[in-house]
Amino acid sequence: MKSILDNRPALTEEVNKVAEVAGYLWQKGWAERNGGNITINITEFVDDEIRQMKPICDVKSIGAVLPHLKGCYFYCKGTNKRMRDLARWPMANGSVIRILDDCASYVIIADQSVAPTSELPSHLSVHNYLISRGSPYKASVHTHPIELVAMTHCKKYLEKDVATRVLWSMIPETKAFCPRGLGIIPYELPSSVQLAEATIKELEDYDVVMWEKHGVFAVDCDVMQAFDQIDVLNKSALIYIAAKSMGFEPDGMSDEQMEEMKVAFNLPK
Ligand code: 2HA
Ligand code: ZN
Repeated sequence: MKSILDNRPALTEEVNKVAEVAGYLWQKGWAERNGGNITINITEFVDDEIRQMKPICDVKSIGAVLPHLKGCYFYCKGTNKRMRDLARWPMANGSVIRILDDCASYVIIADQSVAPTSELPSHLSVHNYLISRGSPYKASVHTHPIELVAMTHCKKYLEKDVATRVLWSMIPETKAFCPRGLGIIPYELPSSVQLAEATIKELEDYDVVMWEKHGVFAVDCDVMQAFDQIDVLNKSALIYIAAKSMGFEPDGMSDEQMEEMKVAFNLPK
């Protein structure tokens, strides 16, 4: 079967990265059933032939007007599709969409008519925001990391930067590789406009934000880097839990050690 990926090695590499990350999400137990979604802005890989490709579905409304997405293309995980299936067959469990000139609707152009993720309004609103800020970030990942979600069932960790400080202090790498920390968004209905708006606001200060009692939403230059930020945060949560289950409250790195990291790695916070 013909694929948009045929003879397009750079685009293929990006989609293969999504498939690799989807496999990790499943293996980590973060992607039960159809849980989670990934979208990547692939506009830089689009050539004239792609621009001329005919839609393979009717025009669909995004549910928002997103002026910075004019002429953009995205690879999106399909709604109700499983990460574990996407890991093996990315073009049967996701699709490429074109944003139309009204900036309020889209069509699917390849490979199959797989309807994009239920979180499309929040993902596309985030991409619109990233472009408006001139950000190099092209990937957004939503997933359900067990230990990080568990922490949001405790009010203390919903206060600004309380979870960030605990997680950063478990192992020096966490602050180095997730330098903006973990933002917190109080519970909102999945897929809602309120959730999308709160996510964008929080992304002004963080690359990874937590949706209370639901999951994380991360952005970065590519899907692998977005995954890495979530992975280092969850690793810290696991160290915290390991110490607690050994019967003690972990000391955490000292304020001096944290400050030393900030200076040594030239970190923003
Ligand atoms: O797409 O995780 O929040 C499945 C989800 C929605
Ligand atoms: Zn979810």
